Amino acid sequence: MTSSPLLAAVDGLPAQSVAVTDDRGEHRWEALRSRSTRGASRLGQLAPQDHGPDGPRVGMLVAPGADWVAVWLSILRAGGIAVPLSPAYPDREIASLLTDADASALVVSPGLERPDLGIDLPQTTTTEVLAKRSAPLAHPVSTSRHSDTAMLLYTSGTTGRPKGVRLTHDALLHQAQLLQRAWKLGPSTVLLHALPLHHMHGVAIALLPCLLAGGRAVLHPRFEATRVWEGLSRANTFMGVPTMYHRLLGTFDEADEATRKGWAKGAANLALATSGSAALPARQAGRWRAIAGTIPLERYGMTEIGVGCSNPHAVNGRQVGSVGPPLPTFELRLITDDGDSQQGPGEVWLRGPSIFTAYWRRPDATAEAFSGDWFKTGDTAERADDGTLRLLGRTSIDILKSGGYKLSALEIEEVLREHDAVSDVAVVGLPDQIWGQRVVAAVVSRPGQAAACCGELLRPWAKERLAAYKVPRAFVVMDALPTNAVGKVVKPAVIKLLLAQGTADEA
Ligand code: MCA
Ligand code: AMP
Repeated sequence: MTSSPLLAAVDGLPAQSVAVTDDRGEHRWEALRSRSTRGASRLGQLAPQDHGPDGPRVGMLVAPGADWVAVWLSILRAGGIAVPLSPAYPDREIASLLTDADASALVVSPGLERPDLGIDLPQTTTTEVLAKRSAPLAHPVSTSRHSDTAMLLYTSGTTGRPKGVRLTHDALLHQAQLLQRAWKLGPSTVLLHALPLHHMHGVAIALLPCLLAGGRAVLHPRFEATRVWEGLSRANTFMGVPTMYHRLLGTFDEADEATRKGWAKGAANLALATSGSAALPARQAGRWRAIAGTIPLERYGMTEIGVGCSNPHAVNGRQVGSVGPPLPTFELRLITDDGDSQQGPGEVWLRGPSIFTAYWRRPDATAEAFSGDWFKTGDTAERADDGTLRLLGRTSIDILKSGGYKLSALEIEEVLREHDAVSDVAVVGLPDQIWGQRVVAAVVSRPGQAAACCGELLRPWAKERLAAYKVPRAFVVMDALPTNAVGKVVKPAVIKLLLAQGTADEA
């Protein structure tokens, strides 16, 4: 066993420097490290290492803040694999992800306990994990092999069930160092962080690169536009999804002139504001420039790869509507039906050291996702003469993006089909200015059950089974879904029908 370079990098950060500011105050590395060492000891007892080649999986239902960082490090120090989960998930979704991960324990923040998960799993609170006194170490800490998986992040795909993306210590460290260089993150970085911590963007694109650069993360418990505006003047870096920029701009417009002036000053003083996870509309980029003096730096990422392409840090090199060239260490191909293409449009294939190793216990999905060591992203793009990329969409109509969250139409359909009144359903994404895509379900009811398929009844039902952000915002009852000669639903035709009739039942 060799020690983890990721943990070694954490352990090399100056003890006295503040790593995290949250609603409880400032937290220095010295304190975070010792809390994580105690936490590792506690987890060692809870989830002993008898799990074969993989470390024990430990679910995290932990509110954003210093606790989150300390628990995450505790799991890694104990040789485990962190499985961050969203507090927005209903019990059923949490239980199913923990079952898929074959987790040994779940760490929860006080107040986020889930007593009725219906699975046999020890739950411990963050306060217990980070307890002042604990029994001697069950096994030595900092022994994770550096090629080991450090984290599973669940992502929706073209398969019904979300897949766990295995991210190694090496890949996470490499990604962090790559972004530090590309985006000039360093000890003076103060990142205002309001992204969810169960996805790549919040964890490994924003938080880890900032912390590992020796910077400080100001962790907000959730995204609130006014609070972000207020906080920008005390930060110098912000990372968001386009829906967040949309909300920020809307809140800005509603503020009085003096407030706007103060907020604009904070935005103009930022060293870096990035946008990603979905396409940033040109109008939003332009509006942000009018306030902050520069367009946000747009970049292209994916849970499986981290950030693969990025506009340059230098303001005058950034282009609206482009995600820039591939970052160093990434190789990129555009694949058309005829093979490689210089300009595309074609499917983006990527190769490089920060790419994931495999989907968790899904050898078929892993084999399908790769061609040799090239990862097939499922995104279509074209390349300009200067080597920069323009994304054109997904190759699969069943992958949706709403507010930066990737959603699987198939997963949502599978759940809705469980409802007694639903005979058939097609879930699609309609273009939407705020969310990028708005998720809409076209439902065919069982005979005489049309009334039970309205949004008022189906939405709360679906919310008990799916994260709220996966629940369609509108339900439209149809007599039949358009199908092709072999009886397969033709989703572009569903979208056309929905757009033609407008979508009633808006949530
Ligand atoms: C919230 N709702 C949503 C979404 N978010 N519905 C569809 N899509 C969403 N993204 C629902 C809520 O459940 C609620 O439903 C209703 O909308 C209003 O909620 P509200 O409180 O207004 O929204 P919010 O909670 O403030 O959320 C908006 C948000 C959030 C802050 C923009 O969506 C968000 O944090 N998005 C970031 C996602 C992200 O990090 N993606 C990165 C994936 P109801 O009214 O029924 O209760 S990683 C990735 O993409 C790669 C690596 C990359 O390149 O970054
Ligand atoms: P996820 O699987 O949640 O990590 O989402 C990754 C997907 O987000 C990518 O495959 C793209 O489709 C999309 N994405 C990320 N960044 C951008 C961007 N700047 N513009 C358009 N789409 C993006």
